[in-house]
Parts: sequence; C-alpha cells; structure tokens
Amino acid sequence: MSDNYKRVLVTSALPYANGPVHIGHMAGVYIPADIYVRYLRLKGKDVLFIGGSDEHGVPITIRARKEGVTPQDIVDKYHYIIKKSFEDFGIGFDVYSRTSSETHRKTASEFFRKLYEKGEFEEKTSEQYYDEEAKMFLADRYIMGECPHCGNPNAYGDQCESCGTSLSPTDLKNPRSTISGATPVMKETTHWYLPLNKHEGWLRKWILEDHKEWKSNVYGQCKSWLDMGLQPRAVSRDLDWGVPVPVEGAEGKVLYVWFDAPIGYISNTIELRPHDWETWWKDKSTKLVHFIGKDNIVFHCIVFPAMLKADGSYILPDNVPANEFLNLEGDKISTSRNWAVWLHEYLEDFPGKQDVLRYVLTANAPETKDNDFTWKDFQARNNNELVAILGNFINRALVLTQKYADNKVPACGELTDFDQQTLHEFSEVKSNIEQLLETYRFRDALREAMNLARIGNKYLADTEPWKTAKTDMSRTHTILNISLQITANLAIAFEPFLPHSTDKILHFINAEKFAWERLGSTNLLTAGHPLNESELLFEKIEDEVIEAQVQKLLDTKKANEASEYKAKPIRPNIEFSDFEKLDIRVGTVLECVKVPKADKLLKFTIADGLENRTIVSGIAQHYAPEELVGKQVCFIANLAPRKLKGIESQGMILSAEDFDGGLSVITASKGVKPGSEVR
Ligand code: B3M
Ligand code: ZN
Repeated sequence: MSDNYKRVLVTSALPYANGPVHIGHMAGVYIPADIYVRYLRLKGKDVLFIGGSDEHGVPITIRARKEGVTPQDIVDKYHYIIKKSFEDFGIGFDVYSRTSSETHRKTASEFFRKLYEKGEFEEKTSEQYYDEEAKMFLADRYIMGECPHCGNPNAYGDQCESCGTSLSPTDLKNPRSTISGATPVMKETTHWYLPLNKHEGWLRKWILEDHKEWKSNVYGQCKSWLDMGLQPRAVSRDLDWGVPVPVEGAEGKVLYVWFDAPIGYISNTIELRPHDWETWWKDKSTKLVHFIGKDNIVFHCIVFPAMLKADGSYILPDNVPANEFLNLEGDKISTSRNWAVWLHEYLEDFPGKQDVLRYVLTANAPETKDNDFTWKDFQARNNNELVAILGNFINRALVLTQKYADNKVPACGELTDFDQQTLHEFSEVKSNIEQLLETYRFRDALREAMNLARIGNKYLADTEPWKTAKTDMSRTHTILNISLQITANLAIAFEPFLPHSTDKILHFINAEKFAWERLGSTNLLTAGHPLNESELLFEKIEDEVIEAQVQKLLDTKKANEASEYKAKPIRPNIEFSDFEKLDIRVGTVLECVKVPKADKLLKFTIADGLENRTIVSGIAQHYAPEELVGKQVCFIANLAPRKLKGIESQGMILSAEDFDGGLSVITASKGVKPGSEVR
C-alpha cells in the first residue's frame, strides 16, 4: 500500500433487505470489495471489512403491506438469505449486521442528536399529503394519480413509470392514497434538513482538488452534483418504520433511510469492535474505502461526508471506487421484474461453481461503464479460460508430477536460458497485479493473474516434459519443479479472486496459504515435498446447461409481459351506422393449404352459406393448415376482394393478437349455420 496508513476500513453498500442478492450486486459492489480485502489480508495489513443489511426505507414498508406482514418480517427473511449468499460466495466480511439492530438504532439516534444539538440541521415546516383514513403522511410512493405528461392514471408521487418523468406528488392529477384509496389532503409537517449548500465549499476542494485520483465515473458524477449547486436534504420522514427521530414532539417521524443507512457502517463496526471502533473511524491513520454502485455515489461522496464533517470527529473516505451497472442479456437487472440471476438460485443450478461466477463477474465487471452479462459469455469464459488455461496448466503440472516424480516435488537441476527467461517473466507479474489492485482495477488485475497461467502453459508446451521423460529424467524433474513453483504462485495470485479454487490448489500441493510477498518467488515448494491427490479444478459447461438458463429468463420475460400487459388504448368512438357497414359472418373451413413461397400466408376455402369463397390469411406462423379445417371462423364478408401472392382473397378472417404477438382465430363458440351473421 503506497501510503502511510496503519489500517484499512473497507465498507460495502448495505443491500436493502427486501429481496435476495443478484449478480448485479456482486459485480458492482461485493466481489470488488472482497478482492481488495483479501489482497490486503494476504499482505498482512490490518483490515476490517464491514457489511450489513439496510432494513429501513419505504420500499420495505410497501412490500410488507403488499404481503400482509410487518416490515420486520420482510427484513428478517431477506437479511438471512442475503447473509448466507455472501457466505456461500466467500465474501469475507468481518461483520455482517443489520440496521434494525438495537446498536444501530442507538448509534444513529445519537449521531442525529449530536448534529441537532450542534445546530447542524435546518428545521422546516411544509405541507405534505396526508391520508385521513389511514391517519398517516404519505411518502411519494404511497401516492398515485394521473401523470400530467402522458395521462398514465397510475403514476407514482415521485415518478411516472410510463413516460419516465420524475414527479412530485403535487404534480399528479386526482391523487389517491395507495393505503386507503382516499384522496389525500395537504397537512403541515416539520422535518429536519442537512444544509448541503453550506458544505459545498469544502466538498468542492476535498473532492475536485484533493481526490483527482478517484475513478472518472465517480469524480465526474460528484463534479456535476457540485456544479448544479447543493441543496438542503431532508434527513427525516413521516413513517412508522425506521429509527425514531430523537427530538421531543417528533413522534411518528423517523430518520430518512439515507441518513441512517451509512451510519450502519459505524454501528456494525461498533458491534464488531466495541472497544476500539473509534480508532477505526476517527484516527487519521485509518484508510476508509467505500465500495458501492453508481446510484449511491452522491450519498457516499457528498451526503455521508457532510454528515461526518458536521459531527467533526470522524475521518473521511480515502476512496469510493464505485462501479457502474451490470445488465443481464441486454436488459436492466430488476428485482421487481425478477429479471436477475439470483445468487441462491445460481448455486442450486451450479453447485460448487461460485468461483466461476466470481471469475466471470470480475472479468466482465462494469468498472467504468455499464456492462452486460450473457450466459453465452459465462460459458465461454469458463470453458476457454478457466478450464483451458488455468485448470489445464495446474492439472498438467500435477498429473505429470504424479507420473514422473512419484507425486513429490522433484529436485531442480541446471536451469536453461528458457527456464531463466520464464522465471523472469513471472516475477514481473507480482508488481503488475499489485499496482492494479491498489488502484481498484480488478478486471486488469485478474487478466494479469491469468497471464501467469499462460506463462505456465507456454513453458510446458515448449519444454514438453512428457517427451524429455523418455531420455532425460533430470531435465524433466527441473521442468516439473518450475511448473510446481508456478502452480504455487497461482495459489497466491488468484486467492483474492477465486478463494475456493485456490484453497483446492493449496490442498493439491499440500501447502498452507502463502503470504502475498512470496508471489513471484521460485522456491515456494522444496524438493521432496509430498503432494496430495488432485482433481480437475474446473469442468466444461455444456450448451444445454446454458440453453436452460436462457430459457428460464425467456420464461420470466414472458411472465412479466403477461403480468405487466396493458391493452392498447381503445380507438376513437364510431357511430352504430359505421358498424352496420361491416358484414361479419361465420364460415366453416372446408380446406386450408399453405401459400407457396409465402411463409406467413394460408389459403382457406370457406363455406359461407351461399357459395364457397377463398380467403387468404397471414396466420401461417400461428396455425398448421390442418388445425382449422372443420372449424367455424368469423370473417368479414364484404371487404373488397384483393390479390395476395396472385390469389384473390374474398374477405378477412378475424384473429385476436395476443400481447406477445401470437394470433388466435375468432371462432363461434356454438355450431351455427355457415353464413350466420355476427351482430
Ligand atoms: N441500501 C442499496 C441501494 O441503494 C442501499 C445502500 C445503502 S449503503 C449505506 O441499492
Ligand atoms: Zn407519464
């Protein structure tokens, strides 16, 4: 670490406990944080890794209402699901607590009270929507009404999901409470505001001058917030779920979730280190690093630092290496639309393959721009990189040692120039990986670690120990010794990225975890050292396994479209006389054939009670010709005939177009005479 800090305090965003963790969370926040912490631990640094669930906020109360349970029930369920997922994937928190804990309530409450007594807040009374039936003020998401821009009758108080316009509740026409359905009334309420505008001066210097080294996506977002001018931000809400505002007369008010949540980092540290937490949070020899997603930048670079500064006793973050967003198969990941790869479901489908996902989400991480996760890419990286490069080298080094050296590290004889050159090459890997990890470039660091495996594969391919074994066992043993030193180095280089796999490698070579400083050395394993039995580190993932995952997402998409489906708006009214011009009849399908060279057309012969007629219809992709023979279909009989692919079509068969574009022919529910009029 190229700085004079004594310890490193690493936090990662506290996920809302109203749903499981998905690959977007992992790629954006938790895998980068874990890689960084594991690296520092390997270097012997004094590190604390703080995590926990964020259990307050309106979305949790909405979900609780919807499910007819309490918010505590919701957070209890998901806190443990999330905690287990992180454990399963080796995210090595020192503490993973929660903001509904008593320690947090006390810490957040005292934090607020200190700022209140120092006069750091502005108190403002304003009018807000109040539901007289439910006897509660309404958070924006609890108000619905007509969007003034697009007329969507179900726009929320903060946003219209139809046209995307961000709104305030008073913009809505005919607002209604989603709690009771009543029309809300305006009522006065008092809240406290953190005057960010008063912090703008020092924030500008601290960020824009003192932290030019921050990632460009973070620095840029902070700059645009500062250039827009900071406004006072509410730090309390009229809600019954959260940390109560510790001010006399503030019954029914709680701390705004984004005020209390970052204090969760502090309260979780207190739970972990009750005796010296202040050293970690207040001593200037602590380096504080927040790992978050881009939607949390303003809270971690502007709001929380302003809170810490207002208190006056805390250090400020040294870096906030936020990642951008990961999309899934070209679509935004969405909890509410179940468009995600959930960690617990991944493990059910890919047991024991946590590191494959860690690898792919690091190799593909959205470090400076949004990126896309596809199951095809997941398979390709597993098969072409983990299996074919890393796994292949390690397997060959170990199998060859079993075969030619009685499964012990063989002695290393005279080194050739090529040996020297190979050893020199991989000694450079350490400083490259270090420099990248120190600057939060985990994708590049992983690629550098993979180069070590590539060096190993090239070494084996060029020295061909399976050939030298026929004539020169001493040379073969030297080659295997060097290959095993590279294998041991891989166990160091990959520990931050693939902890489960490096544990296996250490077991195969019968070694304890090496210190990071030993990366690049060529005598990690001494001659005669016995190895354990080994097995393949990674296995190929077959096409059908991937196809099943893609199908699962397609099914989700279809289910979403069905549930989110809204019919097209009704066309303008017509007069009855207009309708009477249409002569709609029922006809019996006598014959149906495909129209040659027209993949969408079917040619029908219809009995219409007068003489048979021919109708050509564009439903060949929805029906096999024989499917409708004998059925009684509705058709427009007095539509002027027109030629389709040279065939004169005398009318139009009526079909309903489903939400996914599927066509369903309209038929008579009871048998009627052909030619019966539809009224
Ligand atoms: N609960 C997570 C999010 O915005 C939010 C982070 C809090 S970190 C203090 O998705
Ligand atoms: Zn709208």
